Amino acid sequence: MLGACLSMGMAGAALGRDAPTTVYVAHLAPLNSKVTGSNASGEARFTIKGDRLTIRIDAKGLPPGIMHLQHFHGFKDNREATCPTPAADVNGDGIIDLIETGPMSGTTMVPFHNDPVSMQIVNDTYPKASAAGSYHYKKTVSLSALKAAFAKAFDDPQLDLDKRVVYIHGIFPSTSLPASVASLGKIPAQVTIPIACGKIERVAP
Ligand SMILES: [Cu+2]
Repeated sequence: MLGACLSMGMAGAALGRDAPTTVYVAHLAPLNSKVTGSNASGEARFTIKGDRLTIRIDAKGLPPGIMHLQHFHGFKDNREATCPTPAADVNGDGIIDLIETGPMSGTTMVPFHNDPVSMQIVNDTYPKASAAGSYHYKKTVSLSALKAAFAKAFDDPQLDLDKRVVYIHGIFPSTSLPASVASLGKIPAQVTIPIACGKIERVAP
């Protein structure tokens, strides 16, 4: 009897039923609103219970009807990432492009699309904003699987969520940008331009 109770308890723990819940939140504030013509904002929430990590990102004020890349960015050496200040615009073109976010926010790390554990940054399953310019993204992944994928990609077994920042990217492909706006590889700058950012903070427990 005792053995049965113990093993049921262990099964419960494995399912995360008895595990404590840890919550991290990032409040997303607009970036480059002069270019987007709107104030993108929202909230990213990370809830960890046992091996389950649930990622929720609610965003509004986005360029409507298009897909928006979203990730957490950070430093491989675990320095604390921050959202860019106006000083990040080192070429003074009035726009903070993806490359200019690097010194303050680090590099693109984990994608929030249909399969974050894939760690695949180029992907067409990121959320698409509604006609009203909003979306609600929700995905639950195995924390251990994500940590393993992260460790493989960055030589670092720790996600260190509270040292990362969440970015939402993307404006209409037809929006003209000065040639000084840099992007990654051959990806158009309209796809990678940051439009909202928030620092992840642990809120509970
Ligand atoms: Cu990003």
